[in-house]
Amino acid sequence: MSVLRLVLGDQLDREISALDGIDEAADTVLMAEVADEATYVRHHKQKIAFVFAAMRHFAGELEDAGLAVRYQRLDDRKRATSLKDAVRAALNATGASSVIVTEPGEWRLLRDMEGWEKELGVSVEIREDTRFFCSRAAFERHAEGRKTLRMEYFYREMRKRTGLLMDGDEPVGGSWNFDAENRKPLPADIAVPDLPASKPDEITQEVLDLVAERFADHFGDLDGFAWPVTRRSALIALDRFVTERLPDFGDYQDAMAAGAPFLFHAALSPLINAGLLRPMEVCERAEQAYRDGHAPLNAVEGFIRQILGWREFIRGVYWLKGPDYGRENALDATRDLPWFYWSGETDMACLADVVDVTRRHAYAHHIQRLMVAGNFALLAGVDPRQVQEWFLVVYADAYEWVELPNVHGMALFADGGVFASKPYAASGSYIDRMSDYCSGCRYDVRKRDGEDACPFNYLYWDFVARNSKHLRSNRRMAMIYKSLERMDGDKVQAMRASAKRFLDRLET
Ligand code: FAD
Ligand code: DLZ
Ligand code: SF4
Repeated sequence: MSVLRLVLGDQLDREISALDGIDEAADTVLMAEVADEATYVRHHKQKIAFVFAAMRHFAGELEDAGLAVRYQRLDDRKRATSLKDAVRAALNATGASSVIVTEPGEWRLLRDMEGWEKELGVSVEIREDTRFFCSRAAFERHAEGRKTLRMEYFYREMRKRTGLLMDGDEPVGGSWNFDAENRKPLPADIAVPDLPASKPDEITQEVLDLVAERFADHFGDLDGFAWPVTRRSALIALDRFVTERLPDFGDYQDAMAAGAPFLFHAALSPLINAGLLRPMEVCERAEQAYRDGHAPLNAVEGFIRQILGWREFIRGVYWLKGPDYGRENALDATRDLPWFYWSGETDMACLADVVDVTRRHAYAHHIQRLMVAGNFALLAGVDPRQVQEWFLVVYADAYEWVELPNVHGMALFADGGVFASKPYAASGSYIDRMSDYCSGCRYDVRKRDGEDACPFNYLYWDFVARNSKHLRSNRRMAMIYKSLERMDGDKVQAMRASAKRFLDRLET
């Protein structure tokens, strides 16, 4: 009896559980470019191009390894528009009597797949996604009985469980976390290495042409598309990162510079999320760089914490909180997403730059996402659903399992603090300290009210005052509410009036 093995666009790993135990003589691997997945949100053009190009290369590698692959291209003449219809057509064509798939990374698709058995009339086995360090069940066990979830405790458990950066039972260097060393602004004269660049091969160029034609009205540029789309080129990107940028990753992890989104970051998240790189091999390479004396501990620990800690923790929260997690709106935020999130047309130099690099690369680094794009939406009280959609659309690494908790919980505090102990709200002085944005901005970061004051300043205090009923009882906000109370009443009023004027203008 032959089996249809469905591999999704973000499951491009030869060891994906859907391929476990494959009968090479009888089974067929199905991969399908489908309109539904390309348009359920209007993904950035580079994200679609990255996924399709990586899918086509992966299908070729499976064929070279002797597997039978049925591949549907988006522009095939007779094509299915949904994954379910692609499976149906493949069942008819191959005579397979059952389907095996690895669980998808979104509730939306998991719910759909759970109905396939009935709708298609064959057995459908949905296997666990074993690419993660922590299974969904293990995370549930970790969360059981805890009132609050904190990444730091989870991370320590994961260090012990995997042995990464451990000397026996103790953390290497005697401390679990070296974050205090990782908040330096970028020196003006520092040289930042370029990312590896490769010319698109014929397969990728064909995809770029297809995306340019079919998704012309989606956000984002295709020029300069430079994402690795094969395992081989992903391994080269990993190697270049570890050799050239990891040593400075820690020091400048939170720094921002106009026009330079990558700095010393890995730019590996699309590759890891799509299956081209495995989290363990990435962490092991980083640890080896420390043990070889090539990269300092604050860099390597900081980097491993992002993958072993944050990435796993965020995924755990997504599945733990269920499909309605993103619907909460703890701070009653209802404003529409400002149009400049798409156009980049704003006088705020920091936001204009983040939108610009996002359009050009489908990438911005963590602090740009959190402390500029996310922070502004938080302070302005933008509807969480609209912010979630923006983040899911614009980044090449965005899948709901990782995007949603980062946006909803971390950036917007819209879940009321499931894992963040307080909102990541900040005024312009944080952005000024960590970037070179403010020197090129028409607003004055030192001013707190008035036409030329930095909007982040008055919006920050307006946010604090406006959300007093939600946040005043939060112990970690006590100092901030004390400062607000001590402030001159006229000053507070002037800031709130500036905030109102600015926000009213946003709406028009
Ligand atoms: P580096 O800074 O070099 O970090 C190394 C790796 O750590 C990343 O490749 C990634 O795999 C992992 N990582 C770091 N931080 C996180 C985190 N908070 N959650 C999960 N993994 C993390 N990441 C996504 O992969 N997809 C998203 O859709 C996404 N949306 C985000 C939205 C917001 C509002 C915020 C604040 C963060 C979001 N992140 C998301 C997390 C993080 O910003 C990106 O993983 C990171 O910027 C990717 O770039 P990099 O590979 O250069 O990462
Ligand atoms: C992101 C994406 C896109 C753009 N297109 C496809 C596709 O055509 N076929 C496919 O199998 N997967 C695609 N993906 C990835 C899926 O959207 C992803 O598997 C789900 O969102 C679950 O994580
Ligand atoms: Fe952003 Fe304010 Fe600085 Fe302008 S002054 S770049 S708006 S933080």
